Amino acid sequence: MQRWWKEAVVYQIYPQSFMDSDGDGIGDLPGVLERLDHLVDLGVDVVWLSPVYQSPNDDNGYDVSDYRRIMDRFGTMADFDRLLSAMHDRGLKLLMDLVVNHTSDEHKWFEESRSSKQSPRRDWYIWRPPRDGGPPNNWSSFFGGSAWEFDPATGEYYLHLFSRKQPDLNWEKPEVRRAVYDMMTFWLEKGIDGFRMDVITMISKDPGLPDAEVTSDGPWQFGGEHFIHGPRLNEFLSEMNREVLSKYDVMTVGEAVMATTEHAIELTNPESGPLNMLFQFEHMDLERDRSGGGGGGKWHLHDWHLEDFKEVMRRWQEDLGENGWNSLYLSNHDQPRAVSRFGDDGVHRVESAKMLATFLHTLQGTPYVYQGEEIGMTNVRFDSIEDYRDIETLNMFREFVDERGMDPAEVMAIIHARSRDNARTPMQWTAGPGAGFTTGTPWIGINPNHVDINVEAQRNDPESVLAYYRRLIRLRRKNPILVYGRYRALLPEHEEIWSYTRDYADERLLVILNFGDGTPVFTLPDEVRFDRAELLIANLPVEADEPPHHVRLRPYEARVYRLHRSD
Ligand code: TEU
Repeated sequence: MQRWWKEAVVYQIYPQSFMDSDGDGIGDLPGVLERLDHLVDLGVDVVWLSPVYQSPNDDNGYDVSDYRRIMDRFGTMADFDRLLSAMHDRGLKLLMDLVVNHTSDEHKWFEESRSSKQSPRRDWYIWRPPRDGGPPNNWSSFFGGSAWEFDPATGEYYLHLFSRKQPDLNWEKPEVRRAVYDMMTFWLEKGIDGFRMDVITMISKDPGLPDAEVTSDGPWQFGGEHFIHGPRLNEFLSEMNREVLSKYDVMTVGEAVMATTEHAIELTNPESGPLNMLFQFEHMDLERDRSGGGGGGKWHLHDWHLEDFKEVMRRWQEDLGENGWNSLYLSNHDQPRAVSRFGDDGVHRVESAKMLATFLHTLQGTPYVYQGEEIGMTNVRFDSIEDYRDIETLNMFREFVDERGMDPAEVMAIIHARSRDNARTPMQWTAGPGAGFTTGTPWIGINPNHVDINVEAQRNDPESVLAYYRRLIRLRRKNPILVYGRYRALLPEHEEIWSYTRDYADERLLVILNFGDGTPVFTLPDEVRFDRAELLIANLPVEADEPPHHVRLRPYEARVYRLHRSD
């Protein structure tokens, strides 16, 4: 089924780090407005704006204290309205971030809820009395420590899956759902074009709130089995769809930590799925310990393996096929930079960024480009923990150094590879001071490599990463096979080469990607027959008439062919 949101390319803006218009060192909405031409030039269709609502910024806006107000540091509602209409004038659509698993503890709903056990809003959040003088169960927070915070005013604990300033809403309560739907309607009536839904698969908790299975040392355990894809999730989202989304022609993408393809089919199938697509995490979790030693998790440094990556993506491509829809992403504001993680941010930075871009735009699904990815921005290596801003990173450093006694240098090495702040340093517009992002002091340090890696240097350079993204996005627009074509893996066992075909009606494409710095030979499997191969795009110079039967690939080489048959 053809849909505009399948054909779109989405660009994610993390407003705090995109463009500062007033010199306070913090990105803002007028700044986004100033830079819309960059997005038009790139050719994207949709912008996903990370949260811009009023917030005390414990978690950079993912802790909302007023859903109907713009964060002061980002501007005003008038700035927002201006931005939305300027985007629409340029043919860009806008996705807002919907953060409704939790609010800020400074939201008035929570202030009322915590004020007394008799408050009419008491059970808008999840309160429990102490158990044996401690938290009601053993769940850990995603940001470290217990998921429960004691509130002396009423002598009970409230649940917060993220920071203690992000109390979880109680979705069991119909009034909570109504309030969320009203708020969504408020934004949709302004004319926005959809929502990216933050941790939306965590809104339905197992009502008994049972203890999590003990799987790691320490008192607090990951309780996902009791709140991810909980018992009423589909019911809540179907209600949201009926009450709100179905009344508008909008797109939705649900963030779905630990989702399986079965979950995704349930939530995104074209007949009854309440959402259009999910952000799945399997390919963000490839750096796990393959020795079976249980050393998995975000803060353990392991290499990823191409066979695992291929297998995950093959499953998502094949299983969703006709039964749902994929979102495609290699980075966002929570992840290290794609080129540093899956490519090479040293000598092969340009080729590997282009190779990864080729991959992103030639799978079935809707691609999401994260700000800075289109110029090949890299991870950052700040020397001191003082230079980091992310609550998750800061909590982790404290826990690892102070409580577990780890060597700070070792912890810094982990942070360099894994911290969310890798993605949050300011957008690199120019080589000048403040990287063209700000005339003031930026809220977080700017990557010193902005003198080489920046938009200005790449804008008119046909060999740049930016120019290549532009070409890929145009190629996708002209070729529906890139959007809709069926994925078929070739050479599934190959340890360096990732290759696949895409089929749509009687057309076929062949994609060949070298995921490493070696020079392996690509040999086309016999079953792939063609009479003429037309090169559509490549990240390195290729003899146009060289048929792709046996090709010695160069480091991080990428090629896309259209295969023609005369019969
Ligand atoms: O992140 C969801 C989430 O589960 C995070 O734990 C994510 O996996 C983590 O950041 C990786 O280290 C969303 C938002 O994208 C994130 O920025 C917020 O902090 C979080 O929800 C809470 O709203």
